[in-house]
Amino acid sequence: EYDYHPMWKSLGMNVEDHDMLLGAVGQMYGDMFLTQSNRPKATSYLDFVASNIHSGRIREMLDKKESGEATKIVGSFCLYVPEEVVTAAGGIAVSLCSGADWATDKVEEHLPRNTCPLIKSFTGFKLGHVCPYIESSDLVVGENTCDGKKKAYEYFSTLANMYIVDIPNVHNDATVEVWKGEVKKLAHKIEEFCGQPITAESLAEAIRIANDKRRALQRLSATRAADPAPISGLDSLLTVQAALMDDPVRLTGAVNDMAAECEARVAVGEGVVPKGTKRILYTGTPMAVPNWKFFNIIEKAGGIVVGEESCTGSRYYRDLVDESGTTVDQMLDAIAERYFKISCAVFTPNDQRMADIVNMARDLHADGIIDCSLQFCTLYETEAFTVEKAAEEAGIPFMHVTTDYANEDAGQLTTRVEAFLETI
Ligand code: BJ8
Repeated sequence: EYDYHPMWKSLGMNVEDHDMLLGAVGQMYGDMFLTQSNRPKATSYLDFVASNIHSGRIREMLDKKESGEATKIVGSFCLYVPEEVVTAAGGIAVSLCSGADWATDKVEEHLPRNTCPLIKSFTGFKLGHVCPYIESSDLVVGENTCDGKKKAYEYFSTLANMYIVDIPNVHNDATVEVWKGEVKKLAHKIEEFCGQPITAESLAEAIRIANDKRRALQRLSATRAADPAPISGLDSLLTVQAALMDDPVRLTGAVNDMAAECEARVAVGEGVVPKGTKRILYTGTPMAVPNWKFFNIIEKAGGIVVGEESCTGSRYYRDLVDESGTTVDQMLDAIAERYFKISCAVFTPNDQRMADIVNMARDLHADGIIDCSLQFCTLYETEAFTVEKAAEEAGIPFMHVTTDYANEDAGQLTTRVEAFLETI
């Protein structure tokens, strides 16, 4: 077995603490994922990702940079940062996971205690030097979305090389133009930083790579409309989490394999759970790796998650970038238009999200909707009332929960989910 400690050390990481983190995540993976019964065989790819993501994948990215095959590694925290722009400049786009508590005491010396766990997590990973993605990112692209993130970036940018994109908070004909300008500014910044121009050829190729990934994820998610569902919510969530970090071409192949196996399962009525298992549509805040807690609770309580209206779900793959553009300018416009459809709760009003939730619940034959906010996330906490109203009007049972990354509320959440499953 290859020893990755020298690589982690060379990235400036705290290898002892990192060993502890990996140990804890490995244990959690075993308890949550490997205890599931009748997983599709092709989910072995997810086991590979889980064991490779902090080691082999990092080595691979660094090797690509060393050999000149890749220019730079560019990290981001939000689905609004277009990966196509990074890929087109020869860079590797990675999402910076923020799904576990780390170095919270140190974080609270710089950020308010009542900050959402996702923001505390990425700050803690940085302060504790335990995330190889943050440490290997040459540039981190942040965005002005929620107040928590945008203000935390002021501090984070003293620790990492950052560039911030400005995202309007309303969707209309004027703001889409502003957003197109922001995407073009980002593209200039990236090509300058990567030292490689974005050409019509490289951008068309980057759009195709990302669209292929989205098509594969769409294909997999469509199989989950079947009863019994052919794949668990946990494995589906991890698939999207992997899509935010792994090599896009390898991932696309693996997701197509999973989709093919799930299609075959659906054809013969085979599932991961018995037919008639209560089906849940998840909606709410994103679940960054390794935040699998709530999906694990729902599924261990006897439900099955059949869809995710969230950034670690349908918002990542539902819309494709239009591929008909021929100039860089046209393609950047098409990218901006596609990303502007993401219904983040930072937008007001956010009617599209309500329509998406109800449509997804119907298309996927969900028996109930569970809306989940991370603690101290004002956006999603407040929007939960609007989601409840939309669910009520559509006649779909609804439950809202607020949680964090700690395990203290696991028992209480289980009780609530069990009670909800009984009533639907
Ligand atoms: S497009 S959802 S990825 S901003 S949970 S940090 S909102 S206080 S993550 Fe997001 Fe982009 Fe929107 Fe998607 Fe703030 Fe809330 Fe914390 Fe959050």
